[in-house]
Amino acid sequence: MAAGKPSVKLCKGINGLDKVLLREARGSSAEVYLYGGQVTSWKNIHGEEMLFVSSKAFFKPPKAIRGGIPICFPQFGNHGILEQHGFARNRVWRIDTNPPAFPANSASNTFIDLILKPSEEDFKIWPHSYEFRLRVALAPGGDLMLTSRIRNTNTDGKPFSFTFAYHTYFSVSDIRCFSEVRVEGLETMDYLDNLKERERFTEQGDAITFESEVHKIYLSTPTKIAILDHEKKRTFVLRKDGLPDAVVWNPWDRKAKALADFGDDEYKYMLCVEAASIEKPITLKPGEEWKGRLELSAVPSSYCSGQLDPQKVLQG
Ligand code: TA6
Repeated sequence: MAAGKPSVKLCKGINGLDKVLLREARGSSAEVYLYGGQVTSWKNIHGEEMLFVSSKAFFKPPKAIRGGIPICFPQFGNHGILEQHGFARNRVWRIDTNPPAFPANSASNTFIDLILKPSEEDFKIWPHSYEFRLRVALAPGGDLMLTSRIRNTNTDGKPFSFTFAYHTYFSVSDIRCFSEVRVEGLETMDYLDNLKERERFTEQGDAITFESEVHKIYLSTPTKIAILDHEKKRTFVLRKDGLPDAVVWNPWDRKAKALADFGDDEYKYMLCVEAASIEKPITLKPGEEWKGRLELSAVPSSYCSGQLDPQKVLQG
């Protein structure tokens, strides 16, 4: 992509939904829909797409957009009484024109600030006042950063608790080719297996590879996780802050067929690795604020090329 001036543009996306297009000087870009406050595209300086969005995704409220980075708030999955993954992903967010200050070192980024506050309808299902500020930023080198700041603005003195996830859909080459796609950084971690009534297990010592449906919640993981894609000679490095857990999900063939907004074969080309806070819900008293940060980098090489040793990445 030709180098140019960094830009942030509000424009119309699919079905006329508002979206913001971020473009970095060296050509990397990202798209964020105000519907769901959802990133739906992240491209590197070569214009290659890093995230998966289903060809069958509905860009139509109230259905969540299948792909990109949906935000699960105030509930992850069915871990509570609300709808699956809470309601933030099917609400229309606003552009935040007056966000509180951000750390000085983020000045070089190209970014957009969004905000979500409860509607009267939301208040009926989750009776709490909050301000959810989300900054989506692109660094000069093309890294994608999402920073969530959630503040309890209840005036009745009540605290509230929530669970959370950045439900990231990574675009990968054929996941069925044994060990072509592997996850490093979760070895020996404990996890809850959602395919076995959330029974608790400990992960084996090696990298995670895929040969069937997986739905695991890894607990208190390291802050860095690597997703290696040998075929694409690419490694995603996921760094997270304030998000102790990590979910790994692929529906495989049978569940893929059961999802209306997901192509039967698309499970081959996506993997969800989600920075999350699930095991211990976050509790905020009035006036308190929580921050959860996700940073994604895509390194153009893979373990077998010897250029990138995931252990070095994870320890570096
Ligand atoms: O993160 C995995 C998961 O919680 C699974 O339950 C799976 O259903 C996936 O999320 C997608 O959920 P959705 O509600 O978007 O169909």
